Amino acid sequence: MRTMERTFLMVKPDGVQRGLIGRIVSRLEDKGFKLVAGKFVQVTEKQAKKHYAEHEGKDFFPNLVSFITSGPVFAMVWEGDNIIELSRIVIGKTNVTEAQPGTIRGDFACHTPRNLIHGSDSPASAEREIGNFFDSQEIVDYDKSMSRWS
Ligand code: RTP
Ligand code: MG
Repeated sequence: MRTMERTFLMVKPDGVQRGLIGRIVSRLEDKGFKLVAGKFVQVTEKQAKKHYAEHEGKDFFPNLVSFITSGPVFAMVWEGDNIIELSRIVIGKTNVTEAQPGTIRGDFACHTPRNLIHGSDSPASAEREIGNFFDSQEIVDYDKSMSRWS
């Protein structure tokens, strides 16, 4: 069944520092997803707390906020069928000891909190996260060949 969705994906500060933006974006393009918005952002503390609101109160929350604000990120909106679930498969498990080879984290990450990329975990999270980083006019609607999955 086709469920066209949008998700918020973000190369975290460690991915930017390690020069992995291009390779991470390539993997998402290779999968067949459609990029509809992207920008380089220095995340503010307020924006970080909103982004990770579901983790507020957990012991790792302060570290998470300081990590995500420690340097620029590459924030993106991607579109595709069932992309929220599928992109998390491409990203791989949170814990680097569980992330399988062939996934972004499995191939490039070796330290759990610094796991290179964020992906929304539900349609509600995606909507909130996209709104936290992008104005609607920054998201570009355009035709892209559907031949890879038609
Ligand atoms: P993300 O939200 O960044 O895409 O990662 P995720 O869904 O795979 O993992 P989530 O449970 O949402 O956790 C968010 C991020 O918090 C850091 N974390 N640290 N116990 C810990 O120290 C711990 N647990 C999670 C990771 O950077 C994780 O990606
Ligand atoms: Mg998460």
